[in-house]
Amino acid sequence: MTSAADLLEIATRIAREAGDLAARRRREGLEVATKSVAADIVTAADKEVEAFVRAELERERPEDGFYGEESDARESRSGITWVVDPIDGTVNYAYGIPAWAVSIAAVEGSADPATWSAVAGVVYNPVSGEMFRGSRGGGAWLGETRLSVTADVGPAGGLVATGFGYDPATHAPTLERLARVMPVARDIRRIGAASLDLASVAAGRMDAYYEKGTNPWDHAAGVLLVEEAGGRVGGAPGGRPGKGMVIAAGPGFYPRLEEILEPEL
Ligand code: LIP
Repeated sequence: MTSAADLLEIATRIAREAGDLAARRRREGLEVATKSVAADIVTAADKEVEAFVRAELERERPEDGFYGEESDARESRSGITWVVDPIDGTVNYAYGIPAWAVSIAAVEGSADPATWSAVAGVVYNPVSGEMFRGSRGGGAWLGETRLSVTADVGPAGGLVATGFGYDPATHAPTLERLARVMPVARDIRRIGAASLDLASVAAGRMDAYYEKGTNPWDHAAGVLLVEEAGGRVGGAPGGRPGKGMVIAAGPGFYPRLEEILEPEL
């Protein structure tokens, strides 16, 4: 049995190499294609970087499963599955906005996000050079600094990150939800990469994050970072974070956000 620390080391090395490969490809030029709807894009680099991560993991951990954004899932024979977004924040990547990340998590249990439990995770922004790392029971870290969420928010409300799905059909309910959150928000940030939003909550740079419609690879590593930084993460009240909803915040602010978002969960 490999320790969470060992899995974290593997994730860190591969995320760094993958992120640096993506950054190099960005400098060389972009090849963009459309995915589910017009605004949902994939670059040739997304696919190449995922193939790189997959091959590296297969070499290091041939028995483990794989669940990534750009390729087919592979069943685990070891009990560990790697959940990978090669480039989270693809639109930022395509536009040259320096807020995109490689997100890699090792999860235990089945490959079903409703039941798995993350044991190690990294979110790496190659442009800033920031590598957020966390392991179950080992804390969340940025370099030598141990991360902590903000415990609570003052009368001005929380600095709240969120995201908007690509599908135009989701825009009206997204804006209605945002209107409900505004009274408890000192301001809103829409950075464009769920993994970095969650890492920011873990680092206390943001008081909270919520979003409906994200995929497991967008949030698997970031959720672990927030939990290990002392925060709360959930989906529907009492439920796990998932495509239906991800809410992440410090323990003081979390119940207020959950209550506001609850009616439609
Ligand atoms: C993105 C998320 C973001 C969300 C976008 C998209 P991608 O992931 O990180 O939070 O609002 O709709 O899902 O597509 O860049 O990997």
